[in-house]
Amino acid sequence: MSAPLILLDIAGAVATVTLNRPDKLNAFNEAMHGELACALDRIEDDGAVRAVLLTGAGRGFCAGQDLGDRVMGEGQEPIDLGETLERFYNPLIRRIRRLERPVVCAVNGVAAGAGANLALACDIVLAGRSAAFIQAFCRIGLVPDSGGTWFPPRLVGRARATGLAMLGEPLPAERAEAWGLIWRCVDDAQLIEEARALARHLATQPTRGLGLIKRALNASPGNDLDVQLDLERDLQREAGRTEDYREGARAFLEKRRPAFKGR
Ligand code: LHQ
Repeated sequence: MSAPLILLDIAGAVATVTLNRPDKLNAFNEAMHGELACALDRIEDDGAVRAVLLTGAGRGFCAGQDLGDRVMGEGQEPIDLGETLERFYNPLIRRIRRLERPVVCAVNGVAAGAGANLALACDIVLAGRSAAFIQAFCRIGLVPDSGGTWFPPRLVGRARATGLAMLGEPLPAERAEAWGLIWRCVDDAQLIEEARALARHLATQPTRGLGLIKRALNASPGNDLDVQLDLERDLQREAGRTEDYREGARAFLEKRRPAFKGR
């Protein structure tokens, strides 16, 4: 039997998903997409999971699409790459953004093409100092996908996003942090432990509230202030009805640590 292309480990309230095709820097083929979709199904169905950690096996995080799977031979009809996005990448990015649980990404090495944008779709991105982000698409005549023209301009501004997209140069993790593309760059040796600690911490926090924060931030780029204020009102109404809000406010008044249940 061949090795699984995705490893899923659920320990307590944290689900760790590891891309596991290290000999190809965890580049995606169809089987790997299928396994990742199954892992996300399990996470979505498991109410006890309150945080997700995504990382890669080996020396890379993810080199994007396996190009060996998507190249046309001489004289053949072009492969419909739009269909590949429609079937695999767009649903994946949408699922991560809609998952109402925090997703931490530990970028353990190079993140290229759709692999870079998969990382940027996550909520809190940590990267090892030796990691780099590459919008590699322009090097092969393609357009950044999987959110590659949506996340970077919003995170680092149009000038830098254009440079990344048109030059395809590696952006080292330290500069990615300095530019605001990611949350933090940490020493390689500390990366996985720091990411785990962060995921474990988030898993003890008010899960419903964090999910609503994610919903508000997702909606923000498309809304003007008036619409966003209305949305905040509606989400606050919902957050205010959770057990965790009651616990958080009581614990504050009683000067003790809150014990959130994620409800
Ligand atoms: C790979 C790949 C790879 C196959 C490394 N494929 N084997 C969506 C929808 C539809 C179609 C098109 O695309 C998309 C989205 C995309 O993601 S397009 C962008 C695809 N990705 C790239 O263009 C990146 C290609 N990879 C690279 O430029 C380099 O490998 C990077 C800069 C990521 C790492 O360089 P190195 O550290 O020097 O490693 P390497 O190049 O030696 O790679 C190690 C192995 O992994 C090697 O295999 P081998 O059998 O020779 O040891 C590579 O061929 C393989 N590999 N990326 N995308």
